Amino acid sequence: MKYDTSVLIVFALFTLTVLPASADDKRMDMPMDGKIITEVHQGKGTINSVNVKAGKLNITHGPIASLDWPGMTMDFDIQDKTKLAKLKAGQKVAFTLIEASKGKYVISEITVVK
Ligand SMILES: [Cu+2]
Repeated sequence: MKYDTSVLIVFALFTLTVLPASADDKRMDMPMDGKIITEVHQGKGTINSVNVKAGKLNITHGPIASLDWPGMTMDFDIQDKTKLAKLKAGQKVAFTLIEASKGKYVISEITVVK
């Protein structure tokens, strides 16, 4: 009888200490998964030039509030160079930027708008 009681106590301690700890680990995984979502920024502008070979576009774009950027004229790298084939100077475009590396933004999506 004495032996059975101590087994119950050990089991009770195990349940109270080990199981809640593993439940905490599971809760901590959830916000970490959320951080995998890539931050995107939307811009609008006019194409000045297209360099298919270099995979670059020169665009005069309006302010991009989510990046705290004013409007300016600048070169952009494009993630998928094949998207440059149907783009040309003078087109108005809407584009999506993603941060390819620290502080370096590239165009991930681009569409011609009216
Ligand atoms: Cu800019």
